[in-house]
Amino acid sequence: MLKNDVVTEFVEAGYQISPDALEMITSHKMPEKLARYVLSVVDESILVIDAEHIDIDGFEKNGRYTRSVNDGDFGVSIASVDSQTPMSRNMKLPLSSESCKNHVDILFDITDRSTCVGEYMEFVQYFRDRYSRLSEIIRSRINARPIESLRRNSSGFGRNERYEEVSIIGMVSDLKTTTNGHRLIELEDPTGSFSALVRVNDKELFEQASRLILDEVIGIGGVLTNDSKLLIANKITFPELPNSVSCRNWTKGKAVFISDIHIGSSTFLEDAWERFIDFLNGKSDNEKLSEMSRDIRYLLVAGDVVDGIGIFPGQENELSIKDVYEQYRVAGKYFSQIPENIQVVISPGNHDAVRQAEPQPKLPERIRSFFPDHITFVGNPALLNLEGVKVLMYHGRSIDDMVAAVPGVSYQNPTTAMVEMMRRRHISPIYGSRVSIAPEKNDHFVIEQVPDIVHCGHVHTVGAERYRNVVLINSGTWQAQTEFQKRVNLIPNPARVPVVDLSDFKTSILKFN
Ligand code: D5M
Ligand code: FE
Ligand code: ZN
Repeated sequence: MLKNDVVTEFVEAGYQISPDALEMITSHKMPEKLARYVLSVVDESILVIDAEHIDIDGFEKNGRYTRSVNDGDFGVSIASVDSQTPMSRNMKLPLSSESCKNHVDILFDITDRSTCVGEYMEFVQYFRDRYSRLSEIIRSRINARPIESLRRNSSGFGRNERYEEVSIIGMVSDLKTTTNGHRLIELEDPTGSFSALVRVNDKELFEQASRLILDEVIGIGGVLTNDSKLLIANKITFPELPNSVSCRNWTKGKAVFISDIHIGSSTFLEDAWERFIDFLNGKSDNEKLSEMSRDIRYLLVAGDVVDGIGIFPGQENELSIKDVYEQYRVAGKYFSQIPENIQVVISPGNHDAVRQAEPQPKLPERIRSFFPDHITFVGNPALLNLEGVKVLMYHGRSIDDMVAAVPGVSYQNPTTAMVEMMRRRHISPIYGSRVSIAPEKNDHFVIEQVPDIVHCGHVHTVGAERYRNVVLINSGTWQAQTEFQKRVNLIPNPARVPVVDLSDFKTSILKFN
């Protein structure tokens, strides 16, 4: 591969490359693959890729599975398949259990790293970290100035400068509608706060502004009023996912996504769940499904493994198993029926027996001991590397807040909430509502590295879609409608299982009821 080709590839992906880094890539025995690997893992806040950003070890370990999007089709075509419907596409050769080790690397997890005790200063530090991480992402796209510099009196601006575009990046600290129906957004950065006005007749911008939520970090561009007291907005910049990813990671086999099993609840759908366990064991009336099960390498569980106890008032009347340890013992028994060659990863949710404040650590030893040894337990959220494919798992409690705050986001289409998370590069942006956020030193909800797959649960409805090359999945539930859900008209979508082919990211949703 010629040096010029490498430079072009990096420039097209939006990066510059240093001479040392260029030398490292072109002198490698697999320059194309290494270049693609570097682009797939590099932090987007980096403008110039230097030798230190080239992780040869990581490449040797995972990079052989990196390929260009152009190498094949990886669109998410959602095929709904039930046990009577044969799979509509050609199946790949089954994987033999010896040929794959099914590695899981935990890239991030709060377990054993929590430092917070809930003091005021910790909240200040937590929000500073949120601002600094998200503003860095936006800063690579707009040329923003500190808010303090706008506050200087009008003599601070030259004659022509006054009507020039200015941009600021801040955390949304207040949202109001004026008497004339315009939207007033207050942004705060470490140097001060400033109000920006979005006019009601700026249709597109106004629509964007009406979807803003408190505590998210955005950039606003516009022109200052004569008295320099207000910014008349003409552009809003979100942290967003990159528009195009020139390469993505892949590996062989399939990953299966589930959540919200709620073992111990009287509405737990035991029959459907047992059919699912049979499917994992290759026992299915449908030949295509049993063939498919041979390809499964990973089973990811995004929380609410059991129903727990004392989670909401009156829960005891809806429990078939009233002891939380007994619930986990039964869960452990089910998980021991899953073939050992499927690597299972379990992260907790709000019904599980760990602290309620997020990020949550993994389930404690006493509970883990009910499960087979080969299962990997992680916290919530957790970022995983499945042989090159990055999966962000998050139970999804923030979806309740998103549904309440963002127009168009609904329980029936749970990935609409996940799209909003991606735009904000944050999985739990609203502070002080349903999600109780522990003020850790860093804001672990910021999506710094772009994952290949984001997996949520919690809302008990199923969805899968591709958003800017990231596959978004909500994995539904194994619990029928509860009394509470009846009252609020939440219609669950139980016993549906998204399955992603890790070689092309095609997603199918299987049906077990
Ligand atoms: O949550 C399942 C879904 O139901 C999720 O969208 C929250 C909602 N839910 C369930 N119970 C309650 C109560 N008591 N208050 C508010 N919202 C609720 P899960 O975590 O599985 O219970
Ligand atoms: Fe749940
Ligand atoms: Zn939940």
